[in-house]
Amino acid sequence: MTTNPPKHDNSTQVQDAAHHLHPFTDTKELNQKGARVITKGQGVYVWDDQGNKLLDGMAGLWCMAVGYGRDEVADAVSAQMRELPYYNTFFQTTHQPVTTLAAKLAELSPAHVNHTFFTSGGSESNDTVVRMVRHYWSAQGKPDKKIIVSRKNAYHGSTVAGASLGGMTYMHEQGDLPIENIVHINQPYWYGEGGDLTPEEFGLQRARELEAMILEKGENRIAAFIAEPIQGAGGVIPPPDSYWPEIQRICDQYEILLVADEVITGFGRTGEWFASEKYRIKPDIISIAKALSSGYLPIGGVMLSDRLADVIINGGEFEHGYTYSGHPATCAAALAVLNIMEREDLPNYVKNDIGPYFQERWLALGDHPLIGESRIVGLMGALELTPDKSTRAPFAVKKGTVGLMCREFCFNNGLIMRHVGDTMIISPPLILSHAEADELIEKASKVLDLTYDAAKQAGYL
Ligand code: PXG
Repeated sequence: MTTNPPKHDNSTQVQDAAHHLHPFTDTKELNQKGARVITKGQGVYVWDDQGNKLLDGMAGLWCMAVGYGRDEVADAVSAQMRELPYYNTFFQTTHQPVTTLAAKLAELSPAHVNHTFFTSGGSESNDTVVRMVRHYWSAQGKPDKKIIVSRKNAYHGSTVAGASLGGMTYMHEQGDLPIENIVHINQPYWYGEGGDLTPEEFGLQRARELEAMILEKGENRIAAFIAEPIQGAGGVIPPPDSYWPEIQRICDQYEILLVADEVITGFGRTGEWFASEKYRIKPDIISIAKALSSGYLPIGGVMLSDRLADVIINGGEFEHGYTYSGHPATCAAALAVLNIMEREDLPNYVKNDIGPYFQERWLALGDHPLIGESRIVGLMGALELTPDKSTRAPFAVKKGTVGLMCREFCFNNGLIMRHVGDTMIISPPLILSHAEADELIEKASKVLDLTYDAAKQAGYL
């Protein structure tokens, strides 16, 4: 693969190497082997240009909840594009798809959440969050409340504010981040950092880091705490049960806004419409994207609690907005997707049918000699790879080496499963059938065997 192919050569891989820059990718390394070309999708499967059929255990990038190939979404978008392909929602204008979607979201979200500000994705949503919470406190006469507390190893997007909120240090290193007034506390990652504490003790300890941070910086300076109810990109990390109630207590006690980033966990992924309901928290803001349109078109949003909306609505002009805020075609896609989710009762299907069915089998993978912990909530799961089950020890080789081996075996055996370091994660489409769940487990099991043998041969076990 050359990095400078002749201009007339238009094979997808060659064009890709010549002209396309991928997100989060070592371009030189990728160009040497060529990108995998995905050509179509149907249900829970995608195909590549070599004819390989892959069970998409990641639902695209956590988004393809209703499955590929839904004609009714394409039809709804097509009809909307013919009627009104674009109009903005600035300058005191609106249109029917955006109002219908906003009303639908008010219906589906927790009772105290009734307004949505639309964006084109999760990063824009979280950028909006930063401006919105600071504006909220200014409008309340507390302009010093600016600091947003987030967590190490959180993922909140790639824009300057999103990456600053995020706790990925390798992202901070590129671009002088975080921006001012964003601080990070430790994550509630019991498997990796819990030591000898029970999960419950550890969850409380980590939640109380928020209180310690508030006391250190001063309650009068802290605007909000933001977190994913279950960390996604960080490695599918559901917190211990003690965590969220304690966080809620602290936010209430110190008058700190609670922001739930539900970009991954929203719309049925955990068996509820929103994970905030599952964990019984009452967020002031919920960031959404991904499954909202199942990735058919890019759309995200920031949903506001009534107490927040009241201040924003009465606080004069909020100087913020995107050309594509409430784009009619993306709203039409989201409405069609939500219609499918409601009609097929997908959150309930995850909670009471495919969820328990799949979870039982996923947890059983924890018996494999390579697995230190198997965990899952709804349809988002993780497998921790380890050379020593009893101590949860990491491998004596660069972190991610064995995880990457495992991911390659997945791709070569018809399964898309992602690795985060040496943690394998899945988030399959919510429409997964029992037979497809069996297939996923069978493939994952085979891949673990292959990884075990290869890791042993390489001397990592
Ligand atoms: N918040 C959360 C919780 C996310 O997971 C974003 C915000 C940003 O959304 P946009 O739409 O701007 O990408 C995300 C995105 C991965 C991976 O490798 C995860 C995401 C994006 C890209 C890669 O797991 N999550």
